[in-house]
Amino acid sequence: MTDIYKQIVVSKKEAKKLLAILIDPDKVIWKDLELLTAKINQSPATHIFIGGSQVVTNRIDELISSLKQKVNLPMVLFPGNPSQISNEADAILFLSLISGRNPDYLIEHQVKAAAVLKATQLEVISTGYMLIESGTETAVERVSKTTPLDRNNLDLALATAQAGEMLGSKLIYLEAGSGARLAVPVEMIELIAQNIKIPLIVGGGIVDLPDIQKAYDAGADLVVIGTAFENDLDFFC
Ligand code: 1GP
Repeated sequence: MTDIYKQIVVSKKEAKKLLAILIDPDKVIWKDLELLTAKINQSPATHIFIGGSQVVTNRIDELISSLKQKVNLPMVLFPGNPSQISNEADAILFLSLISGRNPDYLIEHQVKAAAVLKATQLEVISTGYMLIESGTETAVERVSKTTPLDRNNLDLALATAQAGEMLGSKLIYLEAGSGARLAVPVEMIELIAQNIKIPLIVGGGIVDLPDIQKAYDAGADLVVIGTAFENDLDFFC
């Protein structure tokens, strides 16, 4: 088992909850990087995720190396496509969008990324990525051209997560979408957490600290916060 993944598994075993701050490289205000890193260091974050559905900047390497100078947390790529691979990071969530039926996001991008990843030092963590309907169309839905899973169809969500686990995913990521109106339902988190063995990530539309706690209580092992921290660097204070 590789290091960052091993640490996530150990944390799950010890019931130590994890928190990732998601940084969208396009939204970083470079002149405020010092403040951003200071606020990250004051937060309870255990991981930094870096990525977005569509990133246009070509400064991802520079961003990660700048962050690493100030922040001593694992830097994990959370890419929308293979152009977001950076050898400056420590690991990559190697996502397959298993809730969707678009072959590009199930396997095509992964095939394109394989040789690139082999030439890096990145720890590759296979992740079953599930987009859950969240009230309005999100960037993931638009970009991936896939239909999210019905938020009320718990059986289908569970079967999808279990299929991902059986296919060899090391993590399941329940995603409502960045800036989602509705977060992933707690009943869905509970059902899936109780019926898979691998760690469970939950993100999208989580806007306050009680919501984070609700996701943890339901069984999320790692919660991802993007928009709320982006909009308010004092979110965790
Ligand atoms: C998106 O799950 C992440 O991929 C975070 O979503 O921006 O809504 O926090 P938010």
